[in-house]
Amino acid sequence: TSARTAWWRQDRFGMFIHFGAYSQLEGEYRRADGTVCRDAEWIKRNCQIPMSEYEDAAQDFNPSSFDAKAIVKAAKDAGQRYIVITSKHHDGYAMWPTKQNSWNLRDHSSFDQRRDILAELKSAADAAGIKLGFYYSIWDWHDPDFADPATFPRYEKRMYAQLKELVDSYHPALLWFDGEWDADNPTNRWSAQDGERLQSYLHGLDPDLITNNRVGKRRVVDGDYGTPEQEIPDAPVDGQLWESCMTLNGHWGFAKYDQDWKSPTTLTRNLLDIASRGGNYLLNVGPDKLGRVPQPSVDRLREIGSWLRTSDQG
Ligand code: FUL
Repeated sequence: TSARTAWWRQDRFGMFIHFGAYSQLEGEYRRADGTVCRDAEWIKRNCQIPMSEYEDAAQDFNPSSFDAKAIVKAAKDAGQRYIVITSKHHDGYAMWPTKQNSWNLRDHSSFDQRRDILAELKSAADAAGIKLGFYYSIWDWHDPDFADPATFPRYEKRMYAQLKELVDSYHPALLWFDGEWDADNPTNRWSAQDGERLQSYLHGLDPDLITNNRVGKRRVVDGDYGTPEQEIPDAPVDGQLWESCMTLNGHWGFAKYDQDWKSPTTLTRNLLDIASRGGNYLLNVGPDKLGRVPQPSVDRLREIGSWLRTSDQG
């Protein structure tokens, strides 16, 4: 355990935010024949939406009600001490005004071009003493250079440039990588060496930056911590730090049809289970297409927080 991870080990409980162009679809895609296909942040791929249609939906994306202060307050009320938001999910859509392409919230949306939700979140988080991190998917469905091994180096160059933009513009405390696998390519071009190279590049930019193990091949030596998903492991692997990420209902991204919310009791018990086993808990919210955190999520976060405050006094 290094000094770099000291704050993270102490903070224990964070908020995950899945928000992107997919949020515009609210989890439902109506095909030309009238049938409806449901998913969330995977909807482009799992419902086989043609790219042009997906791009059209993104063009309408206008999260005008995104309220960074309200989100930070919801996290604080829950007892969460850090926030990790999707800066780019598998669909490749950047949630900040990247200069590497126009597939981003400023250049391809109906959103107020003067606004920058990552900057808003950063200043709200700083004001509240909350750490901010970014999820970033290596796997990219949109960039034409990703899929072909011959052009992958060009993609990788843009990816490095995007990560530098994120670090330089927003000074994140943590980068939460994902998509180091590629379902279309079983040979999987992202190697352990690619991960090591990326990690040392990032530490050159900011030696304090924490990364998860999906920066590499999820080995114990990759990144700073392991990332069990929707599960609570019995014991740490080889003393590795770990963080369980979990949803509040059954989806990461907003899905209007999913009202299957976990009970506050379950959520609080998960927090206790994870903390007692030495892990961190990253609990997800999926804002709707306007950027609002669903009320059932806000309510549950508040209940977890009020339970924590009561037990503190006791
Ligand atoms: C997975 C992704 O494929 C999901 O969409 C989600 O982001 C989860 C936290 O990680 O690997």
